[in-house]
Amino acid sequence: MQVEKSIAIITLNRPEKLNSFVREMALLLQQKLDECSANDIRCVYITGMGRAFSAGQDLTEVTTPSGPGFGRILSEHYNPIVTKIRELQKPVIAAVNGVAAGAGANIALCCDIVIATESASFLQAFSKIGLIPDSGGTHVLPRLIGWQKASALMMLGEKISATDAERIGMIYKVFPDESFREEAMKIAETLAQMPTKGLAYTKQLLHLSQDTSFHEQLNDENIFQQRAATTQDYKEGVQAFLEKRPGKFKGE
Ligand code: LHQ
Repeated sequence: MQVEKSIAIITLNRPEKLNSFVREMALLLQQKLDECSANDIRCVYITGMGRAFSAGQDLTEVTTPSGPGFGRILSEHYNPIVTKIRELQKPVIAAVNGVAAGAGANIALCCDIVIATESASFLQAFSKIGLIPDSGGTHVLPRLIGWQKASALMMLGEKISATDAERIGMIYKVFPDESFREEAMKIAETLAQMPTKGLAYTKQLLHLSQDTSFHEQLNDENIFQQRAATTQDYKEGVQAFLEKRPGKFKGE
C-alpha cells in the first residue's frame, strides 16, 4: 500500500494469476483496509497489477485438500473484505484496470465509486462453475442495475464490457486506457480534499437506505445532518462560500 496526497493506493498484486485471491492475499487486503482507518487517509483507491483487476477466488486453492475450505473462504476472506470496505468512514474507489470476475467483480462493485478502463470487463463467473454469486453480489448488483439484468448476468455468467456496465448503471464511468490512471487519480485527489466526515455520513446514509422506509430515512438524514454540522469542514465550507474562495478541508 502506498499513501500519496492522503490517498491509500492498494494494488492487488498476483498479476500472473490475474490477481486471483488466495488466503494470504485476502488477509493482506483486510490488514491494509484496517490501516486505512487512520485519520491521515481520506480516500482509498483499489486497483489491480497488470491486465486484470481480479479473477476472484484462485480456483487452485479451493481444489487443494489442505486449503481453507468454502466456509472459511467466505467467512474469513470475502465477507470481511466487503464489510470493511462498506464500513470504512471514507470513500473507497475501485479503479478497475482490466477484467473483474467472481469475487473480484463483487469486491469492486461494493466500493463507493467504481470506474474502469475501456478495455475492462465484469463477469459474474460463479454460475459457470456451479457456485452462487458471493461477496455481497446478490445484494448489491440487483440494486445497481435492477433485478432482471442482475439475474440474467448472474445466471448466464456473461461477460459485460465496462462501457456496457457504465451504460446500465453498474459502474460510474469509463475512461480510455491511456488516460485511465490520470483520470482515476483526479477523482481520488478530489475526494481526498473534500469534507471527509460529510462523505462518510453520506456513505452511511446510502447504505442505511437499502433497508429503511422513506420516513425512517428522513429521520436518519436529520440525525446525520446535525452531525455534519458539527464538523470543522462544515464551518470552513460555509465560511469559504461567504468569502468567495475555495474551501480548505481537513477531514475534521
Ligand atoms: C486463474 C484464475 C482463477 C486461478 C485466471 N484461479 N487461476 C468463493 C467461495 C469459495 C470458493 C470459490 O470461489 C469463491 C468466489 C469466486 O470468486 S468464484 C469465481 C472464481 N473465478 C472464476 O471462475 C474466473 C476464472 N477465470 C476466468 O474465467 C478467466 O481467467 C478470465 C475471464 C478472468 C480471464 O480470461 P483470460 O483473459 O482469457 O485469461 P486466462 O484465463 O488465460 O488466465 C490467465 C492466467 O490466470 C491463467 O494461468 P496460466 O498459468 O494458464 O497462464 C489462468 O489459469 C489464471 N487464472 N483466473 N480464478
